[in-house]
Amino acid sequence: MTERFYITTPIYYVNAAPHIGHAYTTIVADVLNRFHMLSGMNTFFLTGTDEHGDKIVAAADQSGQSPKEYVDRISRMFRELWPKLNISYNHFIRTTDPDHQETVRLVLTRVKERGDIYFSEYEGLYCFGCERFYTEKELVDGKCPDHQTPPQVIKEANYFFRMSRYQQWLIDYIHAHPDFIRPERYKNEVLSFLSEPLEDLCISRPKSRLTWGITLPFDDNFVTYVWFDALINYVSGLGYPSGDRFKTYWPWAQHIIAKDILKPHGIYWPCMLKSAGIEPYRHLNVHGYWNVSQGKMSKSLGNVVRPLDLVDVYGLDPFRYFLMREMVFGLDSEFSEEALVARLNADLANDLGNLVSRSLTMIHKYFKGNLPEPGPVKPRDEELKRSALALVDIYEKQMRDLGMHKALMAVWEVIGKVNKYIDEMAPWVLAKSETGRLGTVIRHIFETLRIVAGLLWPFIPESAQKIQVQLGLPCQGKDVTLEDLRTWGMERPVRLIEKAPALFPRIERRKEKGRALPLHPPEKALPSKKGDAAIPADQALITYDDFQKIDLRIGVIRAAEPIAGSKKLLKLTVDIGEERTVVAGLKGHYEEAALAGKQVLMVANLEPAVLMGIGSEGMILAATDRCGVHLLGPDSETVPGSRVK
Ligand code: ME8
Repeated sequence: MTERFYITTPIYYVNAAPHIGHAYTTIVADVLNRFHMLSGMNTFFLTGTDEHGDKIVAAADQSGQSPKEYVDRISRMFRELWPKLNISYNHFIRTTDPDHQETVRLVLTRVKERGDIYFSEYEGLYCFGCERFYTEKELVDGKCPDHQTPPQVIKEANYFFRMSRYQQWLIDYIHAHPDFIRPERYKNEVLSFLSEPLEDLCISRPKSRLTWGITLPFDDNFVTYVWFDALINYVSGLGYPSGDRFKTYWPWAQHIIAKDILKPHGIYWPCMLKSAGIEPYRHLNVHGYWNVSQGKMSKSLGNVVRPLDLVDVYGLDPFRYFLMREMVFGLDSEFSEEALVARLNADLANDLGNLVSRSLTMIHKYFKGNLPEPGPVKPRDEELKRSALALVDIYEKQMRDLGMHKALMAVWEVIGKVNKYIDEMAPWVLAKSETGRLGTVIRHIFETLRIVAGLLWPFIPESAQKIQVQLGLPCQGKDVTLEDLRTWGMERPVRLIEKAPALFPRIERRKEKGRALPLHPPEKALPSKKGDAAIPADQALITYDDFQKIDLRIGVIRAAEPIAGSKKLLKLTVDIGEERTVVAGLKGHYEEAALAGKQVLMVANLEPAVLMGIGSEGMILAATDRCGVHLLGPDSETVPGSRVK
């Protein structure tokens, strides 16, 4: 029977817009899913959103929407982002889906029947940001280590899951399955939690305090604790208990998470599964954190990096490649645009891009786009062939062990070898005298490129497929298998080999340090007891006082210049009584020359930001419709700097 592979991401809270942390986890899942497709497995990929609990109610309140309207809006942002990052999930689950809610009630009923749920009065230290009780020992300086806020003392009667009953079973299970939680450091962390007595888990919230949740099947006065509800998505998303998908893909589950949610996944979830009589998942795969400027990315600090900002400036595949190449799975990584640009220029534009373009050019020049017949083979050709074939095994092993960055390093080693082979073989010299040898050399380059493109497809699907098309290959993307790549000479082109433009144009950066990205200003913090920040709704009303805070001025554009390396941005000099530099996304919408002299409406008191290394000291206003971007300005000549009220 075809081997099965089921991969999941966490279901993300809808209290904030997606950032590169969410993108990373979801791209890892996508890369692994695509790799397992290449391995010929029957795969299923689940992602989704976590929509119940205090945090979400607080965010909805702040945005002036009902919880339902609010979660619909933010969940859509996640669902619509993933295709733009070429994430091909099979199902998007929401914890507000009726069938998920039914499954949660079913699991609760089973756990209760098992005698694992009891009712009890409890007083404890509660962090609203984490939506859980803390023990004194877990606090750092009396504060929640994640939210840096002191927890509140809460005393209430609630239902509890008898998790303590499964402590020994879980310890034994982890010892018997040493890679159940990986990498090893996280297994050790879980075992260290388990070396202390495991407390039972409070799994309800009284409706007097929270109604936005799934009502307990055995008591209408309570809703289910958000984590007990959320974790069940991994089986409800497959149609547990009787769905065909559940029968096909469970227990082949590979959960991907970051270290922040290790405890619920490494402890609560296996105990819940055991109690409900469901087999444990296969592996919990835990990665580290993307940090920005040495610190945690945080909505309240305003240093959040948004995936689409990066994709707009650098392109999708460079973004996906960078995330996978830069982070060692399991360890933290520092995000910097400089590092992204360096990888894009060195690895993609120089090494891979040049290899593809010089190879295709030679096939065109010497054989009019046809793949030549090989002539005599020499040891140097055999050596390249051996490296290319060995690469498939190395890559496969690394991918199975979550060594995505090492798999990419191995591919690049071979890319380096082909480039060196071309330099040594000098096809331009062979073309003059030894056409037989030239055929052999071109065939070896072609085959190695075919293997490289096949292996890169999980990481950079669009570009890999472009290479496969340019090589004239009949099979592309998911239709190629690792076995095909292990077979030298497996596929011949079915079309003429194309001569194509550069796959990855180089990005030239200014010397001074700077960001090409919009900095996202701090999102308004919620009252601290409610934890994380929210997204203001498009529709939320503002007061007149709020409006008055905006210093709107009439300005005149004095100069407009392109910005090296940016497809969208222009540098403007705007006179508002004083000269300001403003970076605006007008490229392609207006000719630079046509902008000079235009009167515009400008927000003069916007926090400065650095875009493409240029300080921007304001924002000019424009309307966008189907026809493009339209700058706004006064209907007759107005003195620069005049206030707009
Ligand atoms: O915890 N670096 O949702 P969440 C890397 N709803 N990954 C990051 C990251 C960073 N800086 N920040 C976030 C929840 N992530 C729950 C999950 S699952 C049953 C319920 C990623 O929106 C990473 O995958 O806070 C992390 O585990 C997850 O987002 C947390 O997402």
